[in-house]
Amino acid sequence: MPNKIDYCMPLPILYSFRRCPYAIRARYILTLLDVPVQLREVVLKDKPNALLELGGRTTVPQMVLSDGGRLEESLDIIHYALQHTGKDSVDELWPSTPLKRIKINTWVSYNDTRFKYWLDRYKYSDRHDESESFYRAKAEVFIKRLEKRLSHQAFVLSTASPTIADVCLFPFIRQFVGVDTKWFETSEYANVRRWLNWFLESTEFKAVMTKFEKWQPEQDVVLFPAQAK
Ligand SMILES: N[C@@H](CCC(=O)N[C@@H](CS)C(=O)NCC(=O)O)C(=O)O
Repeated sequence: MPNKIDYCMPLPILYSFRRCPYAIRARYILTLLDVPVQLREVVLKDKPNALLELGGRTTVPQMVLSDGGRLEESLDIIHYALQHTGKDSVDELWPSTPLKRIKINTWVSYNDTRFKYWLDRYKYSDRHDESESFYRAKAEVFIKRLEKRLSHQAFVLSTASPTIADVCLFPFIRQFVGVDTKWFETSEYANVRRWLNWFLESTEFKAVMTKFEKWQPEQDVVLFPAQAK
């Protein structure tokens, strides 16, 4: 079935930053569901005027729709992709059962608030009052919860395939691992390692991490995911 995109309309514009975990989760879903956008790679310290002139929020990822509508949150972009794909994996990624949806939102919200708070301190402990190991222990509360969950099923809410909870979490867990990879490799978190590697080794992740030049207004349109390898 073709994607539910009207090809007469200009494609939505996605302002994105390659390493941003929120942008990674959005690009991962766009890739998985093959929903096309015009990608504009942003350098956070030098945001393009086209983004600044929109006014209001200038965080990335941010999507500007052909009717001028804006999606300013990674989760809104994910839901846009779920609604505009022709792929049939939507029900696996975002199951219709209300309880599952509540659970997905709870995991994502814990990740984006409490875990992210401690992760930022762990990443930049030199800018804060406590030691790296102090902040790591705080962040590990979430990692332990995830490990427990993944010790009896392959994904956060399912044994068979990821939901958007997994996709939303993994870019942040990747950052956690990146602070001290050696420590993580020998840590007790074998199931988190297995789960994270599943994403990192996926073809979608490789496409998501394709390097694009900083966007300039005069450059040719970059079609994503089509131009991602
Ligand atoms: N809640 C937002 C967070 C987005 C966010 O904080 N993005 C960071 C980059 S990882 C950003 O744009 N920082 C630059 C800024 O705040 O101006 C989402 O889910 O999209």
